[in-house]
Amino acid sequence: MVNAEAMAGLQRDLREEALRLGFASAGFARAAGHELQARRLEQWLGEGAHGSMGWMETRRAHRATPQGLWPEARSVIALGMSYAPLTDPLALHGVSEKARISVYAQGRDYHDVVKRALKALARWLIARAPESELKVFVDTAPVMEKPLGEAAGLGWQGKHTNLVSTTHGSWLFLGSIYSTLEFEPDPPHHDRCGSCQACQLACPTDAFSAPYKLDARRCISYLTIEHSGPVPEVFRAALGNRIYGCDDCLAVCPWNKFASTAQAHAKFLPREELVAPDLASLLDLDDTAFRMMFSGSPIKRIGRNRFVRNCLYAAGNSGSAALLPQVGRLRGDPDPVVADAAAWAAARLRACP
Ligand code: B12
Ligand code: SF4
Ligand code: SF4
Repeated sequence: MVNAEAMAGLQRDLREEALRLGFASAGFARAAGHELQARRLEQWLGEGAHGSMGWMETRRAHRATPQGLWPEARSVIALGMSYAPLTDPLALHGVSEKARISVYAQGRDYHDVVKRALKALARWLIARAPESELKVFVDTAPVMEKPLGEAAGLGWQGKHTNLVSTTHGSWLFLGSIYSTLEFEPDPPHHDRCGSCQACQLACPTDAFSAPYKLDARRCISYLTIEHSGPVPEVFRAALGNRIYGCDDCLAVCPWNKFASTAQAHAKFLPREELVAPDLASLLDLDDTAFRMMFSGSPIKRIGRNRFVRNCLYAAGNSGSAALLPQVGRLRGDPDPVVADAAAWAAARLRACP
């Protein structure tokens, strides 16, 4: 049994240790409750807004609330790691010979970096409270990290649906630890969006069905990363030169002006060759070259075919006839989705004045 004073000391030390390990913020919430987020998840799934992300549906009861996943959990430790960019994420807008890779994917894979720090924090906690148990999560587990981050006071879920912080803007990766210890919860963060609509107006595909509600099926992040098969034609022009993810709704958030790049984790510094790559150089990647280029990057996960598919849509949008020979060659690609994207791009480039 840990007394109240010892618990308060442990909680204070844990926050300090989290910062020492590279997290930019840490907060505590109760594991019980969270029914509102559970109802909203059900509604979202019911509307089919998750598209082909079938993994959002499986284990939905586990995802909905912390105790749905682990009834013994008493507290959630929510953690945020900053990836605040050094340069304007929208700088390549309309620079058609360049490909845009979203900020989060220009450095090391956050799954690895956040998980490593979470595990180190978990080891620290077990050493201090060996009678307790815990589970560590980042992204891949059925956990709703954004509403938990809000409940633990890290920030609030903005109208773009991501967690916004008054000190780190929209640039936090989230992770969490469920613990059997009863920590004192932090006050939940309240909404600071006010009358702002910047993110809603910035979305190139009109993916917000309402403020705070995203239809993933229309989101460029979903279309370029999660969606296999051909991207519906209606969205291809709107992809512009975005070949992996999208930052537009995040980048326009006025709270980003408080995000200090000094707090960003060094592992998320961009790899130089991923900041503004030439589209032409990416179209020729075969499987081996793709794997080599994206080793340690989250981009590796989508594989060469989906990546080249995305590059072909960008080529089709580039208006650059110089890309036609490369695009033409890919019409014979053994992957039918790549071949389809090449045919679309070639037709679009030929139609250019
Ligand atoms: C599925 C998923 C996606 C999907 C769907 C996104 C979505 N908004 O759900 C897609 C592929 C589109 C996606 C895209 C991106 N993602 Co993503 N994604 C996830 C994942 C795995 C689950 C999110 C989830 O539970 N969605 C289900 C819906 C129902 O939940 P929700 O968005 O929280 O919905 C809430 C609101 O709709 C709200 N709500 C509904 N009605 C109303 C009404 C009112 C008045 C209010 C206040 C609220 C409200 O309640 C719901 C429940 O809380 C999380 C990791 C995780 N395990 O949490 C990462 C995660 C959310 N993604 C992340 C990132 C970085 C991105 C991208 C920025 C990547 C990129 N640059 O391309 C984009 C951003 C797009 C966007 N605007 O959301 C980060 C966000 C970090 C943060 N600070 O919030 C996460 C947390 C990963 C991580 N571990 O850091 N993602
Ligand atoms: S990530 Fe891009 S496409 Fe998705 S909601 Fe935000 S602005 Fe729209
Ligand atoms: S851009 Fe405006 S509305 Fe959108 S999340 Fe930021 S503050 Fe909220």
